[in-house]
Amino acid sequence: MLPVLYSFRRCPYAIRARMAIHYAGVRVELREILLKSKPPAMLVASPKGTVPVLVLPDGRVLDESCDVMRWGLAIHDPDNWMDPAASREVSRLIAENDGSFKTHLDHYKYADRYPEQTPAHYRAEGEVFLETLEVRLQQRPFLLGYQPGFADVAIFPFVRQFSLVDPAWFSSAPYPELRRWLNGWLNSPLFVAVMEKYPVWQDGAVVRYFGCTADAG
Ligand SMILES: N[C@@H](CCC(=O)N[C@@H](CS)C(=O)NCC(=O)O)C(=O)O
Repeated sequence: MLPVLYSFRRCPYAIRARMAIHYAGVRVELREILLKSKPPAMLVASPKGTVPVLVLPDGRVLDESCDVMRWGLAIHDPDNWMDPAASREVSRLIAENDGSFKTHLDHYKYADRYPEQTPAHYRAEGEVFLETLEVRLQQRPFLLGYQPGFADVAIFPFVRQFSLVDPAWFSSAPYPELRRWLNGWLNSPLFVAVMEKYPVWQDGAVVRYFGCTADAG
């Protein structure tokens, strides 16, 4: 029996989880869901109702995307994405990403639902984090150094979402290194692989596998 991953293709949290699983070469059963119609089996495993959710054969459930990433990398981490020396900084960056930046991103993306301020206001709030990333990437090719790592993979799906709200603006915004970094990830075989489209899962449907080589117990 394989681990089961409930996922939603465009969700940035699910993207980071799928990237780590794919990179680790672990095979799982992928169940693509619709956020507006979550399968009861997923809600039984994780009543909070967010994706990704990973259900392991021994019954353990991981329903936080960074936990799913860590689970995959603990099995196989060929390029040392989990650098223990950087773990404090990685946690801090991801906390900022998943906290204030994600809030500003949602306000910017769904500005019509938050009419108190203009989209430009919400965008400017999000840019504080983009500026932090730009400064880092002016000094090194990836967020923590010369090699890609956990923070890059965890954060880039959110910057992708930010860039897609107004691509014309993003393409001329003062973040050239951020664009270089983002484009590198968007064009990576890993990202392309995890964005493959899966039909929405229904109970009893044909099993769809995701990931590559090794099975994980
Ligand atoms: N902290 C969670 C957040 C996951 C999350 O919020 N995912 C969104 C989709 S991008 C979700 O499932 N939202 C529930 C909904 O829209 O009903 C994680 O890191 O896995």
